[in-house]
Amino acid sequence: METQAAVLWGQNQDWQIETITLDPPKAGEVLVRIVASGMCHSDEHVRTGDLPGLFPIIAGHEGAGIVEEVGSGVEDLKAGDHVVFGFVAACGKCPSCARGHSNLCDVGGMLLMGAQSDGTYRHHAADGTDIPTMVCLGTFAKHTVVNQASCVKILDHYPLEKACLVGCGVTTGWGSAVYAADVRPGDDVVVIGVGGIGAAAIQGARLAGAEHIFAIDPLPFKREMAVKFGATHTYASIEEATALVNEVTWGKNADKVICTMGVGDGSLMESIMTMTAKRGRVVVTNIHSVNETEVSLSLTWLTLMEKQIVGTIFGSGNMRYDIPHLMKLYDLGQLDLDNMVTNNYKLEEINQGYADMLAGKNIRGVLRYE
Ligand code: CXF
Ligand code: ZN
Ligand code: ZN
Repeated sequence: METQAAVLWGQNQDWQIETITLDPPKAGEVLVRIVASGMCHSDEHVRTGDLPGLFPIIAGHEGAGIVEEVGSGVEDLKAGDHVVFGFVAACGKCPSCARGHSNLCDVGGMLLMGAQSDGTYRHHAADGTDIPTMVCLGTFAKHTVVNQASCVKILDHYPLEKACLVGCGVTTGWGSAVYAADVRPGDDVVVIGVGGIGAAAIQGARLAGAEHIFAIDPLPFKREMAVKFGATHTYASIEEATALVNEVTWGKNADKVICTMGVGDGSLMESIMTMTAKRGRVVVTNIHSVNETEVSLSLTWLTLMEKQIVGTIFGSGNMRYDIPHLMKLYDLGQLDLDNMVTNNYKLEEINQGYADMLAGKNIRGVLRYE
């Protein structure tokens, strides 16, 4: 079949809207009509090369849609099912899945490279060129073929244009607070960067019972939104926050610091550790450039004050539990997805959507395909 996609043909190029051909789903695969896709910063990282990848590529990894056809051997999904994609596919059987860490699934790790599990591709340009899809999803297209291990069925009444956000940003941010940081009732939490992931981290910290939630972002709009999501204090910079976090916490500093900037910066790590309490934990959720290998950090104080630094992917969540769970929290009015979508765009407007994201105008922009 034919469909439309935004294709990236090279580093730092614009997204090109093209008609592509899509093969039918093979064994274990599913054809999905995508209804909406969030515009995450990681897709921009692919464009700039901060995340390594081959070109051409169809990016987009935060999507929701409706199953149109299933390949042989697919038993848990059928045409008409509403699904959200998890950006790390979860097989349920590998050592990581078996231990409950499906965000580190071996099959998902292989599919991160963009080819299907048999090493071939379903997406092709007009001239026949194979086009890999980001994390084997490719949600910047009106249809895609994905592995069944990437799909989580959700209830039909959930709005897909909001549900798409739990495929990456919301689960990543919420889980960064609830799982990776392990925010406990009464904790003091700093969230650095209020994009889609930071907004969800603030909400996770709030739902986990944090006392103070300090949001740091240079943009006034982001700081205003942070308060809607549950921040109790906002600051424009780490420098401004450092003394004030210390004062508000009576000299203890923050129990948990969650890094959710557009692009991480290793030279900031020592200042981030300064805001962190004894036995406190810094969670590195944001992507740093793959070429950045130096970090400013005194390991003496890490030892003497028993501080921790942990990384997290997908908020250390389990997509088959957390995606339906977070949609339930949305349904119950406890998780605010509505305010996380600042603007909606058509597929043809994707370059504008990313320009708006880089200009700091969006918590999340969402592409809607109908
Ligand atoms: C990224 C992590 C690297 C693969 C794509 C998704 N995480 C969040 O956007
Ligand atoms: Zn993402
Ligand atoms: Zn697995």
